[in-house]
Amino acid sequence: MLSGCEASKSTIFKQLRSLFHKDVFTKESRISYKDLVWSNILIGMQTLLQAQKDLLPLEPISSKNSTYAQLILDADKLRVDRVFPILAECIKTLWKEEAVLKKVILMKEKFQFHDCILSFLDREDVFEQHYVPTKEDVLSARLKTTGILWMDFAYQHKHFQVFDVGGQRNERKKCLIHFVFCLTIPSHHVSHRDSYF
Ligand SMILES: Nc1nc2c(ncn2[C@@H]2O[C@H](COP(=O)(O)OP(=O)(O)OP(=O)(O)O)[C@@H](O)[C@H]2O)c(=O)[nH]1
Ligand SMILES: [Mg+2]
Repeated sequence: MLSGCEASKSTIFKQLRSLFHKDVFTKESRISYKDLVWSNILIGMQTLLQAQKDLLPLEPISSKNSTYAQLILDADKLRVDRVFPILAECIKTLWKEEAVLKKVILMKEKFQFHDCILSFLDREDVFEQHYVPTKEDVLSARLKTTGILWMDFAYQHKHFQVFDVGGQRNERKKCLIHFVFCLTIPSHHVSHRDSYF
């Protein structure tokens, strides 16, 4: 599967895997997505708070909640398993009480924001320490693909191989190398003037 980033390649890949491989949505496997869901929520709230400062500076977060907002902005997203349980109540409070964040959402085409975060923010269970992601949570959680993933499956006596690659510009180089290699096998002895790389 080839496309630009966020075109849902990995979402389709996960759906295909769930159809042909039974290991995708076991409880153990779903638990491994908890930090990703938490990371989506934390980064999403940091993005909204920064966008509020940049786009609607005249409508600041209320002074009652401004300390919460600063704690979230300063949080280390690389240690989400530790910081998220501490910040869960702050995130919930801001989302419930700060109407300006809903206004920021209406301007989301001006910054990078994943729709799946909205459905996570409206939930209670995702904020709990022992939250277990559902099948839908696993499918909608967003993780930029790096490298190349592949799977095999058989359907109607035919064998298929599906490759999932990253769509970001720097990721495309990794898979293009493979495609050019495959395409040039029949004519490997022919020298070309055109150079792709
Ligand atoms: N609303 C909505 N969102 C979707 C749908 N399908 C996928 N998404 C969301 O769109 C995003 C797609 O992300 P990915 O599947 O990771 O996209 P990708 O093409 O693999 O991106 P890269 O790995 O960066 O190349 C995810 O956040 C999904 O939750 C859909 O049918 N409806
Ligand atoms: Mg992907």
